[in-house]
Amino acid sequence: MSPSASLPLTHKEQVEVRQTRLLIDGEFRDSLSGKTFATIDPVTEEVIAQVAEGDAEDIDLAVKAARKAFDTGPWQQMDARERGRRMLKWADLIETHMEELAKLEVLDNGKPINEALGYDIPSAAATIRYFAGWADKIHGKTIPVSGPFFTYTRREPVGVCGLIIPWNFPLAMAAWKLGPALAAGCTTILKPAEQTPLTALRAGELALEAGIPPGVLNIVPGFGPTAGAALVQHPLVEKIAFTGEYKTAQIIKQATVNSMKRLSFELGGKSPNIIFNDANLEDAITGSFGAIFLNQGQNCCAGSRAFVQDNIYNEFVERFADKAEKRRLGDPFDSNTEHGAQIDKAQFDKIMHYIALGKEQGAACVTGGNQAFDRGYFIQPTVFSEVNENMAIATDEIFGPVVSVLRFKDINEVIAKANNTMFGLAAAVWTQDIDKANAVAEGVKAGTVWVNCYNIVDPAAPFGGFKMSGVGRELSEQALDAYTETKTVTVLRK
Ligand code: TXE
Repeated sequence: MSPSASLPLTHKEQVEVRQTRLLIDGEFRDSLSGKTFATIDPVTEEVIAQVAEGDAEDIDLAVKAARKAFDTGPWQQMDARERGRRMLKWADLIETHMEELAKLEVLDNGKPINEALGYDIPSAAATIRYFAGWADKIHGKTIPVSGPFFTYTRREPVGVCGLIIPWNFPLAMAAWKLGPALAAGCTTILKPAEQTPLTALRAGELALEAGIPPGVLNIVPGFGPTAGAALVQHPLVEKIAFTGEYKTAQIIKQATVNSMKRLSFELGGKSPNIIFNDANLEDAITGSFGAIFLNQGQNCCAGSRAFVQDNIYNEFVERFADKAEKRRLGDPFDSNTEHGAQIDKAQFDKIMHYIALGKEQGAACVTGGNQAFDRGYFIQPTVFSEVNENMAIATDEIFGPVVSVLRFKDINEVIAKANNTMFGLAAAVWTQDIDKANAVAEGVKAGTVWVNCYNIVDPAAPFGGFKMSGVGRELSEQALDAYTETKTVTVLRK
């Protein structure tokens, strides 16, 4: 495959784009300014559709609708079990429209159809369904305080929530935030990433069909510095949940410094993936491969630093590179395709910049390193060996199909190296020695550690970062903490 290879587009699918307008107070409408922006197909670099561009004034409308729905609407006050039932219906509708939503995701994002059908859409439905189950189980406690008092706690919804999400798993990321927010009784304004607004809008239409009342889920596509910033700064918003770059999270923290808005962040990573000599090498290679190349490397927990023990280093690199060369790149609508396009030109350029830096700084580019086709944002799966810890490709989140393979001698050294990063989202260890696995799991500073597996994420298991990888946890019972306030009620007993 050379950069001049022409992109085979054999399966160009027709996908109906039903919704391109803002969803505010239960209605799809144009932006107040009438402005639109183009959403681009990363495979063909052509415009898919013009989408209404939300701005500060649209955010204001959406926030006011969410405020009204929270203060006077039926959602928070509704029987919690009924709230859960409507969320279940929404999850069912997402599943019924699996094919349509998967195709929309592929069109807007460039990921392979098998991934959209195998992960993105089913996991969005599973997440909504999981949190639907929590709607009537968000309990307080009774507390034995001193004196003639009866004290209990109530878990109340935090209020109006601004949810800002990225483009790598567009519908799944929306579900991670909407699931706990809606189950808790909050009302929401979702700002999808400007690169991928389409599935959220279609799922929003399905939410209305499922009986989620007007104003409870508002969706305002638009750009970060305009729509995103307006949402963050709006005084009627009580909470911001954000997934994206840590630098954007810092901007959000700065912008809210004079308020007491609740903030939760799921940010990037530079996750260590540690392979010991005693690992089952075939399994470790297959697992480490998915760890970095799933979703073209655009994965917050991508195993972008593979630490391989001395004795197996050369064999690992050789077999890994060989596998990378065999990976099937191409039209993401073709079900044989394993690897699609990067999201946009900016990300494409960022990744190519890091590949150039890796070469300049002396790492060996064993395979890949180039654009794959004559058009589209395709990058060859790229493997660097002889990487040293201080090179940019070993320290920075590249968010692309680029793995740095580093060498280590013993467990203490590799734990120290694994922790030599500002991030702490995920880590993995491949070994047949349970003591070694447990020692790494304890020693590594990361929110998730996988042993002999990778990328196993479940709605019931907490997910989030240590250090610069975030604040708070998504998924699981713990996610509800981010969308509830605890109220203590004390009653004098006579
Ligand atoms: O992220 P941004 P970008 C990392 C990854 C990637 C880099 C840049 O390294 O290469 O971030 O990607 C909205 N106020 N991750 O530029 O800008 C924006 O509109 C409020 C890791 O796409 O953080 C979008 O909806 N909102 C990550 C969302 O923030 C603002 C996934 C994310 O965009 C804003 C994505 C502002 N001032 C990127 N500026 C992960 N953790 O998975 C932007 N936004």
